[in-house]
Amino acid sequence: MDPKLDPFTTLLDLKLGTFDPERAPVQVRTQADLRGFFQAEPPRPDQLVYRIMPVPVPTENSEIQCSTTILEPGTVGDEYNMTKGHFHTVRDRSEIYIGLAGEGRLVLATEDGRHRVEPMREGTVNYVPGGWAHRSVNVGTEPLVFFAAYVGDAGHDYDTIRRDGFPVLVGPGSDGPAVRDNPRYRG
Ligand code: S6P
Ligand code: ZN
Repeated sequence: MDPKLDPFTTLLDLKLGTFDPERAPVQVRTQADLRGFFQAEPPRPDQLVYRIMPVPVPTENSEIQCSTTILEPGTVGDEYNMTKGHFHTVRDRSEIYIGLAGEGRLVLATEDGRHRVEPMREGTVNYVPGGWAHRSVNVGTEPLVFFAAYVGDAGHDYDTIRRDGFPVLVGPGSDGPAVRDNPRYRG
């Protein structure tokens, strides 16, 4: 075959999740960007929630996209800071997360309403099979940092999550992080 790309290398800071050199502009998500994903109305719309550092390649299933996510600690209403969460637009596309720093939970859900909550911290390898929506939640006091690699043409379906939510929510409990049913799931 005739190769489509030239090889390249970038240096990942294993604690901070930053790349040197950066391969693409950093994507910033504030509380305002998460309006409709949190249950509560965001109290500080300009407040940073997370940043995504992409290493972009063509969006084809012959390629592997990757990025890091740096998710700040904090809460909005009764929920810990979290990513929007998404299904892949091409539903069967899978993904791998590698935890680099902080403490988190990975909430996963299927279209038929099953869910799982998996741990995230330095050294965890989370496998996200096709068909499972996924959302990361920072349950600690430091940034949650992880590396993600996924099939190039996966795409991101946020609208389904904005409409339906996840079956469970993660927030502070009397004895640490608590997972509770989402009263508005598909409500
Ligand atoms: C992409 C992968 C991650 C997320 C990132 C932000 O498939 O799952 O890179 O994009 O963690 O989450 P979200 O839900 O805003 O895309
Ligand atoms: Zn994904």
